[in-house]
Amino acid sequence: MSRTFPQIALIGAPTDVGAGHRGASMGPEALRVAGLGEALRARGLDVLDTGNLLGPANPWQPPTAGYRHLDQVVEWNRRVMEAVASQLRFGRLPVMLGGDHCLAVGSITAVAAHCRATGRKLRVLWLDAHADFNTCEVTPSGNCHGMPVACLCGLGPRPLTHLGGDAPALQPGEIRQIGIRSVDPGEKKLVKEYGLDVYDMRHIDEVGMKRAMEEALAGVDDETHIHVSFDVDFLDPVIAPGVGTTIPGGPTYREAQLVMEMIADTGRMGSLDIVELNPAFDDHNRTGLLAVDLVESLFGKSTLMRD
Ligand code: HAR
Ligand code: MN
Ligand code: MN
Ligand code: MN
Repeated sequence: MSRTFPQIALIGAPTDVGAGHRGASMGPEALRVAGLGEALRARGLDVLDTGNLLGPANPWQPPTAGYRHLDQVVEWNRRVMEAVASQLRFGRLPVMLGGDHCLAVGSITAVAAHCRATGRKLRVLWLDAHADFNTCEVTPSGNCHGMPVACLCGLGPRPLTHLGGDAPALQPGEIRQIGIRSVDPGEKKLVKEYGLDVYDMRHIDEVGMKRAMEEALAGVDDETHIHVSFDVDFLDPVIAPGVGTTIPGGPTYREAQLVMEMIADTGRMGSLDIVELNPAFDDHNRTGLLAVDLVESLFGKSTLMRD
């Protein structure tokens, strides 16, 4: 069963203002160099590369009041939100090329507003080694890329929790986190308090990736818009060294392929982030090439038995 996709809009967001290492700002170009657009076009998809957004430079300052570069993070997220919202209005499927993961506040705020306006249910699949649920009180680093899920659920600085207007973008029940294996102590308390649905590596070890994904996708129906937020550090660092915050013990190549294929099989993916790819840590763009390979699977590439 192959699905017909709307036109795909690539949106580059070349910044690392939310990260603790420089270099994720080179992510969009590394994904292009790895052949993202060509690979999707080779699948018969219509791909529009809208180029890169512009935004403030990285001032590379220490945190103030618990946040590093908050003003710059807010400004980048405003621009991402506007770009994603405008592509959704055109009926396109936005693919935000980060950039660090703080940018998911902007993309998901736009997606959530679109779902509300069109009466769709939203399911966010957060593929990550990290829960990204820190606040300024509990963050060990002040880096905003460790905070986007909290901000989207209403926990954080008002310019981010209310980026889209009068209410936070998400209810915790709309999110499923997959691949998690690094949660800070204060963050862990908040994740429990907010009742996030976390498919951590322990659970994946115990039940296997197939069942974990069936659980994470349970309840998805024809009215559901799936947003995939793919933090490349989700992958095991043995196969994906090109990220700033590697955490051992992540999904293997086969497990990651299965995740992507099972999402593709739902036919419901309506938007995507590809974030945290950091060419400064990579080996001849091998992590970029791997990300492209996995994204092809997200868009329905499969081996001969299922096409
Ligand atoms: N939890 C750590 C912190 O908040 C590290 C966060 C790293 N986050 C990402 N994105 N790389 O998931 O500082
Ligand atoms: Mn992340
Ligand atoms: Mn991460
Ligand atoms: Mn593939």
